[in-house]
Amino acid sequence: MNPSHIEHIGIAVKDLDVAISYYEKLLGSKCYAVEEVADQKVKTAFFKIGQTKIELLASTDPEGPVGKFLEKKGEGVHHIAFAVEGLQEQLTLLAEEGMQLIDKTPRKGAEGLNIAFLHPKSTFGVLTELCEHPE
Ligand code: CMX
Repeated sequence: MNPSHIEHIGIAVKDLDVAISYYEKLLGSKCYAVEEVADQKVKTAFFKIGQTKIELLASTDPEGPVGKFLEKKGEGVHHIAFAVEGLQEQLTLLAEEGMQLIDKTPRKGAEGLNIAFLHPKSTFGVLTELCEHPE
């Protein structure tokens, strides 16, 4: 797959404002974007560390993926996202190798990226996201 870098690490939090305040102190930089991703039932907040981002994820619906995660596991690392090229081709190859895909085709995620998730049951328990910058 040869990803170029870790695009972001997603962290599930209960209270976005409290978590933003903590990360602003920890990283010594301001949160540069807050965005609601309605179809994922989350509100996100972003920080940059070099090429990699921290994506804080607060749930907007207890039945959404982050709402369910917080209920089951509590706050913590929710997913890791790798930057790749040729996302659709990568997904086709992974499916051929027997990987369980959550998204068989890319969809739009936060910041306009094309994204797709691999199921944690196929990835040693780590929900894995592949991201591609649109052309
Ligand atoms: N990391 C690791 N394991 C996870 C997980 C996560 N983030 N979320 C759920 N699981 C595990 C659960 O613990 C559970 O394991 P057990 O069967 O051993 O108990 C199993 O997956 C099923 O969990 P569930 O609560 O019943 O949830 P669903 O099966 O309905 O959904 C998943 C799980 C991963 C398919 C769903 O969360 C999903 O589609 N995620 C991708 C989309 C997403 O996470 N969006 C939010 C971020 C959006 C963004 O970054 O913009």
